[in-house]
Amino acid sequence: MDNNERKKIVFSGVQPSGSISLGNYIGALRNWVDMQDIYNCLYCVVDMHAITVRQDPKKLREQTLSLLALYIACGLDPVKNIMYIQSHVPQHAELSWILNCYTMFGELSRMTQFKDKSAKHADNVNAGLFDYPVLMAADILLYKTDLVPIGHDQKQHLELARNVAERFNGVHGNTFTVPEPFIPKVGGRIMSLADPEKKMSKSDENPNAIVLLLDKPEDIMKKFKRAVTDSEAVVEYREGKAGINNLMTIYSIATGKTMDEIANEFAGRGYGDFKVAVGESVVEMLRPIREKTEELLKSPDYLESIYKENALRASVLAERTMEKVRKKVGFVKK
Ligand code: ATP
Ligand code: LTN
Repeated sequence: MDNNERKKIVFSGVQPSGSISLGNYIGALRNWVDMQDIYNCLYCVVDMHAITVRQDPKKLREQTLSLLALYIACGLDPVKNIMYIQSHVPQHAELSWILNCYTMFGELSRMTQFKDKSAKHADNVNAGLFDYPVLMAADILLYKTDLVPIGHDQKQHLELARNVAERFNGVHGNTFTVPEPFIPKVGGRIMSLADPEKKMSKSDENPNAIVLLLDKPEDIMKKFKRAVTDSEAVVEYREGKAGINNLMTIYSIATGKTMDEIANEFAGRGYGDFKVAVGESVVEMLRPIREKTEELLKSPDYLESIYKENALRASVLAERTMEKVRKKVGFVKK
């Protein structure tokens, strides 16, 4: 890279709304690790997003720290990257309010995640749930982000962030960088093991639907053995075989094998063998992550030093954008 060319900025986050799933890892986190050597990256634990659905405060605190530990255990370097907790940098909330005034009610009403979540939590359709994508736009735009590594389900939210950035720039002149999504070609949408027509979601009530990164090896094996497939007994990647396609995708990512290699390996063998092989490959892929997370959670002081230092680093960058934004909208300088 030309020395004068600025390194691209990457921003992403996961909600500490439960334990992290294999879908989150394959769709998002795994790609963050590859990006840390090439770009300037910020990886956030988005606790403010998590409270759009009712959380137990004690559990939320534990899940937040556990997610930060997991980021590190997945191979993210807390010195190279800025890894912090969203609520520690109040500029996220401040920018979110301003961007609310540049986001249309109609736009937010079209968000499919809002429709899904409001159906699922009909007793708590709060304004935060509706406004969720604006806070996500604020996260991204605060840091002049170029690239946002996410799973397929977040594509619509990223599109909204781009529209809001363009609208604000149109009114006030160039202020925000318009971000691009980065969605992996393979693994951008890992499906539920219990219902392969549905995405694997960490808040699924059926524990057999989800593999969690911190699951014990025997539980992972059990879940793969029970995975819903079809009645053909042919390991082949093609339309109409959602369950097998999903298992092949997972196996391909865990082993580096192509779909053709996998089909050859299991030609003439039943699904039983295949499911065991997928389970074992996932156990091996996740083993070091689980062990490292457990070790890190025994060092709360270390984790505290990471999130405190990194919140400071993030605040400096966020404040630079906020000074510009406050001026553009016409707020009087303090
Ligand atoms: P929840 O069930 O609480 O809504 P979630 O499992 O959908 O959670 P998020 O915290 O919303 O997870 O997402 C974290 C990241 O993981 C996002 O980039 C999202 O796109 C990605 N992701 C989530 N589910 C999958 C999946 N099944 N396949 C691939 N990527 C996924
Ligand atoms: N909405 C995202 C989490 C998230 C995010 C972000 C992702 C919040 N802010 C900024 C990328 C960039 C989700 O995965 N549900």
